[in-house]
Amino acid sequence: MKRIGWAIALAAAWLTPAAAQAPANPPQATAQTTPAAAQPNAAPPAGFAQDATKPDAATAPPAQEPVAAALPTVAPTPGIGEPDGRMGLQYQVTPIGREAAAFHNHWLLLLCAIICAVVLILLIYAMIRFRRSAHPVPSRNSHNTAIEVTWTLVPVLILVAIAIPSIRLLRHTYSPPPADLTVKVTGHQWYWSYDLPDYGVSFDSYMLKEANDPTRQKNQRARTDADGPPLLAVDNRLVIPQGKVVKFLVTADDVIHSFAVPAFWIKQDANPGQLHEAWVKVDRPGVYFGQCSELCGARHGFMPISVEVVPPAEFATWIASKGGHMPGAKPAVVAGVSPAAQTGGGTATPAPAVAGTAVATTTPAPSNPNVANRANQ
Ligand SMILES: [Cu+2]
Repeated sequence: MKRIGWAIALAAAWLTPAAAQAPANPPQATAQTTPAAAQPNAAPPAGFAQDATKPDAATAPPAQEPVAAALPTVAPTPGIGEPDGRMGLQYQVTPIGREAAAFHNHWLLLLCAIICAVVLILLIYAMIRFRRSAHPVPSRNSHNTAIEVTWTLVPVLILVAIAIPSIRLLRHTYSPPPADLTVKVTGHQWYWSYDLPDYGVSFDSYMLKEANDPTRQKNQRARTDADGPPLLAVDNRLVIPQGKVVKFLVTADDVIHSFAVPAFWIKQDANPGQLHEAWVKVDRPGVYFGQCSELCGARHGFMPISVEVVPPAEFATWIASKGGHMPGAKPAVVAGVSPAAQTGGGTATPAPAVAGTAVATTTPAPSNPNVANRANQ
């Protein structure tokens, strides 16, 4: 029986990798023999399969949309809101971020340094003072009340010293002020979509590829320096107003993602079927980048987040350029703004997006032009 068991196990081990490789090899071979762009109607949909070397589907509509037609693309400030090679935390632009960074830099690091120094000094002292040549007869002590009380009390005091500011930070994080604006953030394989239900705005945000990237479709805009660093720039930034409390409702529609923007001190898991909450209040205008921080599939590394913080007046302009409306504004205003948004962008807005905008103005539920595209996956 043992031999039969071994035979079955060996057969399974031999069959499994072969079965896994069989469907993967043929598409790779075809991708190498033909140019990347000349792959129409390959199944599964190109660029959305678990193969990062495939080009995106030619029908991906969001990449054609202009970046906030009525707003010029603001270039990020080097070293702020993006990694720049320095060690340590990014410059924080939210109250929670500043409190947390101060807690980390001025308290936790200090405590770590003091503990390391004390332990090191004790070790060196014991090694020198009680070495065999200087201390030939070892001590026979087995109890010392003073030392035992000390080495119990000191760690407790250290933990209390960490717990008090830590719990205070948690309390501040999870008792946000009333929100001025709510943004629903949805993670998908592999892009983000944003909904501002109070403003009738809903859009997808894809990573911008490099100009020389062979997987970039001709209808996809290439990244420029004004958009941001490679792998972080997106075609449609999320824009939020400066100095306002913005509540993010974070979820996902396929697998677990994580909405993380280091300069905001946000790292919130996006779970399918669940809504998690995070909030920011950013006083400094600028562009801030983040990434999905949960391993979510082949293109996990290619779904960046880009948030632009603008003065409230510019935020209203951006809302209008997206076909939305400020709360309380008449829907008729939107109809007058939409054509202007189309002409201002330089490229024609695809028909589904216009239809989606029209629906969004009459019914609160935002319609997403990319839904049909997702259904193909
Ligand atoms: Cu993800």
